[in-house]
Amino acid sequence: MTDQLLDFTRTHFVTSAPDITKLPPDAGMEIAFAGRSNSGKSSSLNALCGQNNLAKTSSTPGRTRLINLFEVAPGRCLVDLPGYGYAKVSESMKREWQKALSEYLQKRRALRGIVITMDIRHPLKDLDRMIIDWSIGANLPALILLTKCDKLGVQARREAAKEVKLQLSEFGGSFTIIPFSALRKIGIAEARAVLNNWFQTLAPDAAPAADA
Ligand SMILES: Nc1nc2c(ncn2[C@@H]2O[C@H](COP(=O)(O)OP(=O)(O)OP(=O)(O)O)[C@@H](O)[C@H]2O)c(=O)[nH]1
Ligand SMILES: [Mg+2]
Repeated sequence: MTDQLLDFTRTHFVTSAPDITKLPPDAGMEIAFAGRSNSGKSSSLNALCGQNNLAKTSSTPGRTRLINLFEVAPGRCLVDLPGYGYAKVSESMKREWQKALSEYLQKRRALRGIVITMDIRHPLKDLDRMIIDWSIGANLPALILLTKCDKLGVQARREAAKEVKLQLSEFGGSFTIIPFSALRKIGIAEARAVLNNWFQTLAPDAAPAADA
């Protein structure tokens, strides 16, 4: 089990790439943040790392257009991905980002786990369900962050998490679901514990390939 705690506050930027061919060699372990555009992927990654400006965030959906790699410790990276489901960009742009996203998810052998961000007020949209289904098929553990939970009261948060858990029980896989707020720093310790556990227990060369 976890015998060593990673210090997420030491995370630093490695590189940004428009597609997987421009990424560093496909080795080590990567945990990727995926989710709808504007759902809070970049903000959540920053909050987990205790840094405000690591990944770029914006109130305009479609901020993250590249695959961004951040190293927590040697050979252990977090990956900020472009979002999906944002209607207001040109078709050609959308195709480009979505191609980078799906190629990363399907081909990157270093991918060991996925963090799925969903706005706690609008969870489990079609594309979220698709990616959750895909993670089960690819045998990847998934951590669900119900983001922007500061927008709800404590009781409503619990109910939302319970409802998502109930709906996900139909999917079959096992998920950790955490109400999360980058703004109010809620859920950070719980999410770090999950990522730490993955980084420690999923061996770089022992886990199945994502495209298996
Ligand atoms: N209230 C609140 N707002 C948040 C929180 N996290 C993110 N936001 C806001 O949500 C918007 C989108 O955040 P991002 O982190 O850029 O979202 P993203 O999923 O990375 O978006 P793309 O890169 O465009 O796909 C920004 O205006 C953030 O300030 C949160 O915990 N609480
Ligand atoms: Mg982003």
